[in-house]
Amino acid sequence: MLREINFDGIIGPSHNYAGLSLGNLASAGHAGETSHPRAAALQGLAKMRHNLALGLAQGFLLPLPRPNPVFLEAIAADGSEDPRLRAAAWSASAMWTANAATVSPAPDTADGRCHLTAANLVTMPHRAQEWPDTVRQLQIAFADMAKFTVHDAVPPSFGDEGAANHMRMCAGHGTLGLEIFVYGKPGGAFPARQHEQAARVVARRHGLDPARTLFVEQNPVAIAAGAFHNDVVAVANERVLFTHEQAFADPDGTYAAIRAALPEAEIVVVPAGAVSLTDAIASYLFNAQLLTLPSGEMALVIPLEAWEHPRVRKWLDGMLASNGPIRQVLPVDVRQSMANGGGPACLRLRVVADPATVDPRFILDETKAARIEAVIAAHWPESINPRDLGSAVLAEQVISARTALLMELELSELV
Ligand code: SUG
Repeated sequence: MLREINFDGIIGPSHNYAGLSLGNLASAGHAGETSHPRAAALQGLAKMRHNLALGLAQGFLLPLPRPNPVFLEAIAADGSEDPRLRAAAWSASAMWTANAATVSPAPDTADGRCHLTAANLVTMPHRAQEWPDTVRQLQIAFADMAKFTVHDAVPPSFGDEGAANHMRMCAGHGTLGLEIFVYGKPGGAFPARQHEQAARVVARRHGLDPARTLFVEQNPVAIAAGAFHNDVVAVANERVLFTHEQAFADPDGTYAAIRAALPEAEIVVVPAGAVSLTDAIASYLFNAQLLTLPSGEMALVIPLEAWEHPRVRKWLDGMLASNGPIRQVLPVDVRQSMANGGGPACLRLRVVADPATVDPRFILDETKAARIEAVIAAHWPESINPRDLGSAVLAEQVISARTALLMELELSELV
């Protein structure tokens, strides 16, 4: 049976705050601080367990090789030349698997396979190195070629940031969907990371029906306020779109196009008068997992920062008291990731598939969660200051920590 499976990125042992992402206010705001990779990875694992306990299908993707020898060789550097290049080679940014790929489930595609296109992430040098290793991993996890097609990234001139700028609406996960690609136009103070042409390439490759595909411009005001990905201001699940009033350049036109394609759509708009763009971006209210629980009810998994934000909380309390489609709000602690601009939604890639068709090594259960936890507790560094990046001792610890996890999960082909 087709189900939504959330593949969370296990937070890697080199997690650090180097301030690499222009336009990502949290990353800039925490630049130079000491990070806590072990606590970060345990927070991410606790979020996965939380979703597992709700009765949902949960998978994971593994940290990529860091410091990345392929990247350092490609730029003919050992890292000592420039602290930003060194930090790029050490970045644990692959944890944010919403940027790993764009996924079109089988019901939406011309050949009836689930298509995944790895995101090229070209706008940020520390992220542009991810995709070849991501593809390697996706090809193992989704090796069943009768069910899946994994594509390389689109050519680098077209910026693609993957599922973070892609929403899918449908009556039920296993039915024909409406795929909505959200792109930004360049010219503002911050980079528009998702280009329209990249979105169109992905839609063509995946064999999507043009009548069930929308290309929507992100509001430049939202990008300028720090919404470097659309999933910082909107999230969709099945028939529900939960969005900030200022997410899209043409909100009314966008809502009308969605309703025309999917008459049962329910659009929950948070007005700027209740939650400003600034509050939405500071709290990451929309970087939430909007989930359909086994009961059929929808729940919103939000970061603690949103729950603790007075104006956001007021709006959430009002929403829960009303008769809206989102019936539960479930706060989780992912503060270590949040300080780099990665909330609950950034940490997961949604794939609609039959879990039995996925390589079982990438699927989580409670026993495996305990084994992963033990490896993290034993091997992940307790803390890293960006000044420590480049240390040979730390490099050795980071490499051996990842290797220990791959061995525990019988994924030695990824070493
Ligand atoms: O690409 N942060 C990530 C956060 C990605 C969030 N993902 C989604 N919104 N889906 C980024 O900006 C920070 C790295 C640093 O500063 O060291 C970083 O890459």
